[in-house]
Amino acid sequence: MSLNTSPAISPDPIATESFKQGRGTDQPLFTRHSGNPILSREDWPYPINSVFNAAAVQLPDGDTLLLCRVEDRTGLSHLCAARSANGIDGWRIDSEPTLMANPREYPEEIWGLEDPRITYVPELGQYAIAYTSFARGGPGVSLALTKDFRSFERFGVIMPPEDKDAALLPRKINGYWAMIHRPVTPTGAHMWISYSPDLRHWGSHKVMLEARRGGWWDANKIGLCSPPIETSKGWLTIYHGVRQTASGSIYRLGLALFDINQPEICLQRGDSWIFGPEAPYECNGDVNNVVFPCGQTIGADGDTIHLYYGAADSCIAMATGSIRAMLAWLDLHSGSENSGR
Ligand code: BMA
Repeated sequence: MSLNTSPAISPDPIATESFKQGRGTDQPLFTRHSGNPILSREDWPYPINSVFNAAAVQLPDGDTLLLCRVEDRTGLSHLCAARSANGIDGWRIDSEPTLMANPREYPEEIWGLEDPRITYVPELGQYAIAYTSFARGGPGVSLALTKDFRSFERFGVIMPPEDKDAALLPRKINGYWAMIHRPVTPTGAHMWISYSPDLRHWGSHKVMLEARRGGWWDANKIGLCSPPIETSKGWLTIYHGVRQTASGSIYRLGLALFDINQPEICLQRGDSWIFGPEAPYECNGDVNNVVFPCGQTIGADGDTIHLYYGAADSCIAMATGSIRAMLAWLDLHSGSENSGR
């Protein structure tokens, strides 16, 4: 029912071949919307500091729903839903927070909820929201299910701190639910995948993609962006890499492709970043030089991707790309050392 569960995409061989022969190879993979930013604090129906890092889904009625991270003027974040017929403007924003921290029942979210990712799960007939819950122990991963983004079944913390950047895959893999997430270990911040029979108990933890080392753009710290897109070639995945510089961090985006039946196996990993902070609203804000997508919708053609991203931890922007072009780009730009170790 939901258009968020994209059907397996078969790359058009002719389009792929012409792309490989040179046409478009230097073209950017994503085009920023001319109306960016599409949502900022001035749009909000109640006083806030900033709105950014939104999950996205296309609802059965065709509306695009963004579940936005909203930072209020205490500095803590909650989640608030905004709906729009075209996914660009005319947003109808919930008049009060949609999902707030409930520290009485969930003390592990006493400092708020951040950075949601939505996956529609056909087997459950529900949307799964993986989000960061923040407390004294650090950030952890929490899970909730909903049918309508008005009432929620909360599972509480499913991955203890320090962990974030999580999304559920839309169906079981070899009989188990699969969650991508980003724990922090002494060796760095890498992407992991874990499996569960019931969404509550998680195990079979495996490293999925390691941060590179040294001078790479994605050295030491990476994390999942929007939920992976299922294609006939594998799970197409946008991830962020964090470059530490003398004047702060730079958050950029890269591409990787993972095996459909064994998603911990990386088939391809791009060498360079595909999108980074360039526009003024991405370079200047509460946290400069950040692009941070948590969601996307896919057009009726099964190829056009609308990527929603937080910009400079201050506002929400949208950029348009093509799944086919991303797959073709990976064919050209994934190095022999795919693991990047
Ligand atoms: C990350 C997350 C994001 C944030 C980014 C840049 O660690 O906390 O929510 O957008 O840092 O500040």
